[in-house]
Amino acid sequence: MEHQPHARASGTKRSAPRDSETEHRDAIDTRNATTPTILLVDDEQAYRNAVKRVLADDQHRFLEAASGEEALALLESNTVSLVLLDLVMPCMDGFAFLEIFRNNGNWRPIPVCVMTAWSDGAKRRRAIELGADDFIGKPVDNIELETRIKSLLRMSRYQSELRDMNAQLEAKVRERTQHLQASLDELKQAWEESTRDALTGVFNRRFMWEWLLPQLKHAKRHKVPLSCLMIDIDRFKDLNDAYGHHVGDEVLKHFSDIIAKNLRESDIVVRYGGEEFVTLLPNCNLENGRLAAERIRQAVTKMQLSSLKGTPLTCSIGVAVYDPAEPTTGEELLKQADKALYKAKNAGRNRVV
Ligand code: GH3
Ligand code: MG
Ligand code: MG
Repeated sequence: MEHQPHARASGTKRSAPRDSETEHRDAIDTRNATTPTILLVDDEQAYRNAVKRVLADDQHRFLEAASGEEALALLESNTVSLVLLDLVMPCMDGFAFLEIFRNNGNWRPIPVCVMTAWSDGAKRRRAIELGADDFIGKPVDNIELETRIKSLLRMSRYQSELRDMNAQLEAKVRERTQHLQASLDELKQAWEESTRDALTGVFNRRFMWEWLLPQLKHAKRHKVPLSCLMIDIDRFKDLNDAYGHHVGDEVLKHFSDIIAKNLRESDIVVRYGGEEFVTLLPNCNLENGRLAAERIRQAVTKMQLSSLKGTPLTCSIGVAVYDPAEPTTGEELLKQADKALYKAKNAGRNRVV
């Protein structure tokens, strides 16, 4: 054959021992990072040299391995664009190499071209089944070798360009998603803050009205009651005067916690004014509303706060109910609760009316 770089001298394979020249080694690399690296896996040094001679230009960089094991070791520590693989080798042959090689996800995109005798039809088929992409007949034809390698390297380059583009796209999507998530979190927090009282963390009046109107519609449609408790700390002004505003603030926080702990998840607590709280209890009639109010009143009397130095704390609670049989407005409901609270205060405080 005209372009044969090397015709094998005999049909039998040479095997180890190999001298130092046959040990795998990196070609001295004076080329840039984009130069494709071809991994030559063949136990015959003469074949590897022949291939290198055919492809001798500054377009390629070579790594050489005399067995499957050596090839795997080189793949671990190098970026390889193409593997040229002999099938019959001592120790780990080409088939065993392919099985391991194709099971590693990182190496999956690397094309493998098998070099085998033209007569080895069964071997070629098995190699392709194990993940080889192409084959070149031995003895090697120069033009064929050159053209196959060029086309496989082009395929390898396109694949790696695609991977890079994909990675860039993924990074962009990740970045956008993070931005969106951050904006969403900010929005959520801003909305949270706009619905809450800064000192106690319970809901504010604005939220109460947004929440109450649809609740009343629901109560009317489903014919269920809704209780409203107006809760006011007794003689809070005296407490502020005696211990200072900061102790008053501390009391307000503890006070709102106690209210919340004595209600259901579906109930809401609202800071309605300075030391005045409203709680709204869906699906709760007057009797149960009074029971809840009494529970809160008693819990407040048991509240322990070292800064109050044993000064008792009490509250008065007015209860009103939205009766779906006689629907009223939200304003009316709150007015009734306020009236009941006024009565509780007048009746001596620390009580539920
Ligand atoms: P009553 O039993 O009749 O409710 O008497 P009171 O002293 O609790 O009621 P009054 O309305 O006379 O006083 C309420 C006090 O609550 C006056 C105000 O300074 C105080 N206050 C309102 N908001 C805050 C607050 O955010 N922190 C503190 N520490 N005090 C507050
Ligand atoms: Mg008060
Ligand atoms: Mg008050």
